[in-house]
Amino acid sequence: MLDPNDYVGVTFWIISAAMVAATYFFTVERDRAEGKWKTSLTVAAMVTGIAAIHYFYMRGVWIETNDSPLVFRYVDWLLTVPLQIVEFYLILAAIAVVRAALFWKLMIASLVMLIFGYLGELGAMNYWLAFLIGMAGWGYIIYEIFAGEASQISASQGTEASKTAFNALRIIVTFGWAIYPIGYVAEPLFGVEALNIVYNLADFVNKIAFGVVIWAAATSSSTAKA
Ligand SMILES: *C/C=C(C)/C=C/C=C(C)/C=C/C1=C(C)CCCC1(C)C
Repeated sequence: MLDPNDYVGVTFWIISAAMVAATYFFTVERDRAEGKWKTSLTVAAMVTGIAAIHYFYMRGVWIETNDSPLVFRYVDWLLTVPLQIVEFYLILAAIAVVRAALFWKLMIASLVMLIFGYLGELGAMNYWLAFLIGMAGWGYIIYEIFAGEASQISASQGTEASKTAFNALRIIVTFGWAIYPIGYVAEPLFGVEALNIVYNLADFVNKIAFGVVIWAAATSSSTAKA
């Protein structure tokens, strides 16, 4: 049962519903996008669909134990973060020939980020050491999309729509993803409620808003026949 005073539980509930609605939206809207963009919308729908399933379970764990649904949370991230990296790659690959090495660099950095975050939260290693290693993985991704190969490809070969999407993705990865480490730091200071509220908000921004950005680029490029 959902207690009206359990505001963390309520956010789990709201986000579950939003993830389902977003999945439906991206799936249906896929018809309006042109060829190369269709896959991007499919991936966006996969991300919110996978998250929806995990949110149903996470809500249950939270309501029954009042503790962080740690395993469901990280399994969800382990599936959806790589899909978001795929999304980056698709946007670049739609406009240019991109080396597979770039994809693997982004993928490995994101795995480092998540694996160490998990070990820290699990208590399997020092909380702050795990945090620093996770931050280094994220820092590397930021470097790559602002100064590395990915940014050079977008700047030199991108179309108007793909540049818009790429810039928006940069903002998501820099500011949207920054919400997660804030949650991690909030836990020892303010407790598991703070951690879960912040992570839930972060997922809303990074999975749903992220998909909307792709949807906007996909449908604008179809209309303009770009
Ligand atoms: C849909 C889920 C997403 C986009 C999850 C993203 C998760 C992060 C960006 C996590 C970042 C973390 C660090 C940068 C440091 C270590 C702690 C983490 C794992 C919370």
